[in-house]
Amino acid sequence: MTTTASEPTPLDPVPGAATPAPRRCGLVAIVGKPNVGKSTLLNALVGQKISITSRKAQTTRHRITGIRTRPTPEGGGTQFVFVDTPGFQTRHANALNRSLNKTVLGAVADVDLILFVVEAGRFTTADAKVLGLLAKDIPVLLIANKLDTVHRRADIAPWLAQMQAEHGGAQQARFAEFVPMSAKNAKDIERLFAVCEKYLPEQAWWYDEDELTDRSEKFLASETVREKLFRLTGDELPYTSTVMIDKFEEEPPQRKGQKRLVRIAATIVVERDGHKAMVIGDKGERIKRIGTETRQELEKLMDCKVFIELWVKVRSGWADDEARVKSFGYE
Ligand SMILES: Nc1nc2c(ncn2[C@@H]2O[C@H](COP(=O)(O)OP(=O)(O)OP(=O)(O)O)[C@@H](O)[C@H]2O)c(=O)[nH]1
Ligand SMILES: [Mg+2]
Repeated sequence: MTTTASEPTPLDPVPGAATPAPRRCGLVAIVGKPNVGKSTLLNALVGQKISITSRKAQTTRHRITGIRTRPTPEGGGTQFVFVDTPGFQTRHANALNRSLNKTVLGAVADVDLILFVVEAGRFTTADAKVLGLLAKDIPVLLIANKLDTVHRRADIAPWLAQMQAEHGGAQQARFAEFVPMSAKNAKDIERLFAVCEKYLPEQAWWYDEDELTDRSEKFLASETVREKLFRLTGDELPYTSTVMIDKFEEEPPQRKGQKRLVRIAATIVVERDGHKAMVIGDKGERIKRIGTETRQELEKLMDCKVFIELWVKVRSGWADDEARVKSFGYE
């Protein structure tokens, strides 16, 4: 009697062939009313400043993608593709705000997960309005940000319990999870990765491991000028100003070991002559500072030498004018 080895069935493990480590990848949108810390959160998650931030509302005006890939030693891991969005405007309805809101709605449509950001301890009618816009079939996490600014931590537990009762109940579950945190705390960011990971599908990564954004250097340059403008001027100006890049030219390094040179010319567009004077400042001192701070930041971000020229132009009523808003690069 002879015995023969049976053919391996498809379910038998093939000796020596390691199964590839699983990879996950997906889109995570960051949404909320203005100024709750969405862009600060995006930058912390990406580990690099991609999106401009300021203490003023309406800082972000575009959909901005920030990528973070976290590989495992086995070759698997997760690629998070975060999408920062403008703060959703529930009050004024000029052409610019309509365009910003359109950008938000476009960005939340086809994502795997939504991080809905509010300030810890507060859930206002503006927050409720934004929440009402989100599709019901996409999981939403409540990110209760700026926890570090809550002086009486004991107050947060009852607030969270109330949020859970109102928005997390078995029948009315609006939030899949509740995450009290601070975008400025590294441990909280680490914890958030673990929370988000399971919502992303198993699939191949879309970007190279070291890619950080799908935005161009030219775009980052115009955003950086706008951030310095926001940060170095009074409260009225930001809403009515924008930045256009007129020139963005690269020169390769002259010698080995030198960095490439990027020449930038940008125009700050404002609504009134008075605003123009504000941007320029006493003896041109403010616009000079905007230029210097922009140059320093871009040199770090793009690893190059930067030469920047700034101009100021008055275009009254641009933010109310649909065609102008479009021509300045808004959706
Ligand atoms: N203390 C504290 N401040 C924070 C935190 N997150 C953001 N901020 C601050 O809140 C302000 C607004 O932050 P942004 O990230 O620009 O807010 P945003 O939601 O992107 O704002 P818009 O783009 O205008 O909608 C900035 O001054 C941030 O430094 C946080 O966790 N703790
Ligand atoms: Mg922002």
